[in-house]
Amino acid sequence: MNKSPIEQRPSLTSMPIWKALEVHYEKVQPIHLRQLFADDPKRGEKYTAEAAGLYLDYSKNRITDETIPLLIQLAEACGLRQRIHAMFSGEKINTTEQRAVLHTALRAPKGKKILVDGADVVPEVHAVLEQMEAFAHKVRRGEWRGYTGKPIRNIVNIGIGGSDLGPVMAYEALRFYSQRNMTFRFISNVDGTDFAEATRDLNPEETLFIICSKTFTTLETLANAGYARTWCLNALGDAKAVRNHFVAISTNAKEVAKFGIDTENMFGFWDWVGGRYSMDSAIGLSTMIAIGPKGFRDLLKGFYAMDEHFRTAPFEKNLPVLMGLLTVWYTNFFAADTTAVLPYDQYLKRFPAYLQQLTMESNGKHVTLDGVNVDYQTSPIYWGEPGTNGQHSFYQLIHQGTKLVPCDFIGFYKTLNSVGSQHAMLMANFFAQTEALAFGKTEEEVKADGTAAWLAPHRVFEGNRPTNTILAEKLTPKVLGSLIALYEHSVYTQGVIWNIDSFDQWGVELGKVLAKRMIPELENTNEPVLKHDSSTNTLIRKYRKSNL
Ligand code: G6Q
Repeated sequence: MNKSPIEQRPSLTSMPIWKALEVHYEKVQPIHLRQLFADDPKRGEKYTAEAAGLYLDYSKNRITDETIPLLIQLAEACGLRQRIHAMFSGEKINTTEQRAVLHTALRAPKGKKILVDGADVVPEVHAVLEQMEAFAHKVRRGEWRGYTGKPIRNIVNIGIGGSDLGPVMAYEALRFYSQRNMTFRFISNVDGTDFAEATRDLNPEETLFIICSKTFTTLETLANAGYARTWCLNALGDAKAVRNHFVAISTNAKEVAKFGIDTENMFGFWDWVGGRYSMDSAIGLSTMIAIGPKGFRDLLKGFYAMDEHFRTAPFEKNLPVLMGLLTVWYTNFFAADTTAVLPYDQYLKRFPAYLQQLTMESNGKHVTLDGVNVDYQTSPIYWGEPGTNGQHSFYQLIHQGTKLVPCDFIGFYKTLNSVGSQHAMLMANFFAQTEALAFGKTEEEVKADGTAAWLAPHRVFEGNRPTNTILAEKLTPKVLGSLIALYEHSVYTQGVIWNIDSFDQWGVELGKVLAKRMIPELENTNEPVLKHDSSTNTLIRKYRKSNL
């Protein structure tokens, strides 16, 4: 039997430090945050860390002075230091796919040396960046023309999963900095509605499609790209128009050429960039066109600043390590099933959706690197919506429900859009929520307000709900880069503790294979022999009855 290239490690739950944490949990669990803050007036200054433009206050977590040191011992016992080094130096840490994991090389400055199979990849990264920059300038300046000679005004990104969620999140997040005389749209779903609605008001003569697909074999993307070509050529009437209206981002030049896109209009990346870690590769071309090459470089600088912090800072001051370890603390000791991400900035409205893929596709695994079933929980479910909207919907459960939901609150001191005094209102809500979650309101306090005894229990807030607060000066491309890298590395930290491969995604395969096989069963005019279970067979027949 082939041995996994990662050294075998003792099982997580049998480690003495794990046992020590279990004992420690029993001590911490009954303590209220009110008590912890009363005991240490400096807690709110002490449990903080700062790096790459981000300030993390983790004081409103259910931890004592012993907790972080114990979690750091756990990280050391799991080899986190060595594993960080292994990732940054291009070792094939994605063991099930036998690949290096080098999204950090995408933001490495010129002159850094990062070897994959003996070859330095940094010069190639910068060559692609320069190719992207030249192209983005041409489009932004109106020099890249459509087939009929009109400048391009509409950019339509076609991709799915990692080839969509990053670009759409970044466009929304950085819209303030975007070229306002251009329109940006994103099509991902194979549901034709996505295509129809995204293009209904666009003029094909002024529209450029960016087909983003690492493999260039993804069903949804190829279906949408194929339809985009039809849509374009129906209007322009000449196959030669593809050259002006389509570019591709891919690692697969052969398939790109087969689709009919000249590989001169292709921007490459590499198999050591995972889909969900690719928004700062050529997959970010739409972002670069939107915010300009300088803005994109700033984004990369933010990523790089956080990379360097993660790589070099001591664990007790290391933001991604602290956040990763706190997630382990709640997931494995407090049995919390979910984490809410609550950005108090409308521009970050797609950030929770982006993080859902980053976190859950990375760490939603049930076997270790050695292929053994885990006997502990792995990734929590991530979810969230921007504040203050969420306050008027699901916060009820976070405050008074029966589940423990650790939350990340993300906010900015300065707003990009000063509208009356609304930023103060927004941030007052932000701070008030973390305070209310931590300290709650006791029955005595409720009664002291004059609430009738029978109503008082309904108005009690238990508190002791943990939160992280992440603050930055204002939302800039650089800060966005730092924020994304913070979560990328927090995810890796968690994956190292759980001893899983955070960079594969075998769990998405089965559904894809079954769907591909089923398409003819829905489309063939003669009913094929259906060999599924009785439920699936009946559902297919009902569909066929309606459509054929
Ligand atoms: C991400 C996943 C997945 C991938 C999509 C699109 O880590 O691998 O979400 O990004 O399936 O794949 P292509 O870019 O190859 O079309």
